Amino acid sequence: MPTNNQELTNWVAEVAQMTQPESIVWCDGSESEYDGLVSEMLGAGTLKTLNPDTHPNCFLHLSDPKDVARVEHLTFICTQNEDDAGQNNNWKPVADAKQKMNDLYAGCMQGRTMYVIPYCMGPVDSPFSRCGVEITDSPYVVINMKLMTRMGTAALRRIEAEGRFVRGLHSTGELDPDRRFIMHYPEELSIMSYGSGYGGNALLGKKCHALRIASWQARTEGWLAEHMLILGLESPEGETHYIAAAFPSACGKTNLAMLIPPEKFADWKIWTLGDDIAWLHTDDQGQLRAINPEAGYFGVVPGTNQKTNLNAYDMIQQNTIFTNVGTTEDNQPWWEDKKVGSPKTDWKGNEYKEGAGPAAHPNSRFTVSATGNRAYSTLAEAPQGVPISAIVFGGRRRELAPLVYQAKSWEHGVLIGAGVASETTAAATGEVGIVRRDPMAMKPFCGYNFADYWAHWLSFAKRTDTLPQIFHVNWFRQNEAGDFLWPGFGENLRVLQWIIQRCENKVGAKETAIGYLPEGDGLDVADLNIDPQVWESLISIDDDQWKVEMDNFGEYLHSYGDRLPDELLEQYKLVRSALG
Ligand code: OXD
Ligand code: MN
Repeated sequence: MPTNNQELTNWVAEVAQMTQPESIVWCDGSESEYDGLVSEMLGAGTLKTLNPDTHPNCFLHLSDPKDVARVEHLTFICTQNEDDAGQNNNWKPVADAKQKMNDLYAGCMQGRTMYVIPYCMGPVDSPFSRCGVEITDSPYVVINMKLMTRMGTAALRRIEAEGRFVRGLHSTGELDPDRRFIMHYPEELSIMSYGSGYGGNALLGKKCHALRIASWQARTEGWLAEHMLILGLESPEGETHYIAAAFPSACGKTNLAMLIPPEKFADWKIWTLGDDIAWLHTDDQGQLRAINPEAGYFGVVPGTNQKTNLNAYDMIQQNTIFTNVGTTEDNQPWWEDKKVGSPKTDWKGNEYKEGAGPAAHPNSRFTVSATGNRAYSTLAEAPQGVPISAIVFGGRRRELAPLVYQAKSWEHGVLIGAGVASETTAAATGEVGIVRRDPMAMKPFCGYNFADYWAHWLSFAKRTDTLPQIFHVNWFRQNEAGDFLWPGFGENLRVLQWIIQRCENKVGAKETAIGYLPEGDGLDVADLNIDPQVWESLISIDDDQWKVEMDNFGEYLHSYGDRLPDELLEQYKLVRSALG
């Protein structure tokens, strides 16, 4: 597919010269291209057909067992000045990083096809969208990018018209964890990834472009690129409010974005705009608006069942790529907590043996186009995005953080976002269940120094006086026996309702040192039969525990030194002193 963009033509030629592929394919994003690649992969054995009667057009890919998650320790932000990357990122000097990558890339595509994938993050006709081109030697990447982004001819035409694009070079290399790096060069809007075929490391439009590079670009251009779902909450009267919510990886963003209201609220509706990433801009009225730069879902499979997420469960019955799940006797995909069927093979392709580990890898994934979701909002394609009424932060905390609380101001909300901490999950390699600081759920994804990022967030208060309200939620409180105190899933709608009522000043709240909490029957749980003491503990704070938390948080903030914005520190001091 010829292009009149000289920069792209030259870059493709340079990469081909370096990597020496057997052939070069320009991807047009058509269905026939997708089908052709699927056939090739089936022939090569890198993809398997799942039961076509129960799961039409569904395929299974099994990764190399040492390549099943993001690799934060091998992910770098390479800037001229180390401080610009910040202590929140691994850093390498630009020249060293490029040298290392070029050495790895030399001749790495010999005998392979090199695919050139033009893609657009966001609706192709939106002024807020940004384009990129990924060069890869992985057909698995191409078919996933087809489902996850607007890719192919339309994106190329936009690149030609705009004359700019993010460059992403990817090779699976030998899948050797010792020869694996994910490098970002935000100053020149480019990415180099080698040695992994896993989603977050290899589908460069997603975390690498739409978060790490875009967060940098957003700061320079005056917007925000965030690790947030976007949903619409429609009342029985037909009024819809949009909420953007940031939670760390594998903490239920997809489930919340696709929530089905419980019976008592059957006349309410949740519309999905996005399940992982939001790009937020203020419009000329000062209203914050969001687009979802993605066009599909790369969701965690285990735990998805008819009760936890019926919309997702039904959506992944067809037209889905499964990665690292098990299969049943009759070749249906199977995963832990599916609640139907039983496994015959596991995610390594071996016969499943009880007690010898899960059938599906805990970070096994489904890739599916967003159009397969029956709750997909038509406004997800709107070039101007949707107006955001509330921003929600959250983490996975078995204690401490109440079910929900509201910030007292935008600046206080930024402090709350900066204070997010969460237990680690299987979405990244490393130990699971350790509480770590994950400001705005962006620890693995902010492409620059967090201190500058908080300053950028704070600057929105000066851009407009109609900013959304900010909240914090925690669905994951547990008792000593490890039982969850809050039922979660569909019942989270009650919390979303409270949030919107607070935005509209329709319900009171009690003021505490950390923010406004629900009071009385302001949050409707009467029919849930929650023990009154448990309920009280979910909507109150323990000052002593919070003092410890805030002291730890204070140390963390101070570790950013002089770059830490004074305003954040002032907010911190207000909360800390209110705790006594
Ligand atoms: C994801 C992640 O895949 O956050 O969305 O790891
Ligand atoms: Mn994510």
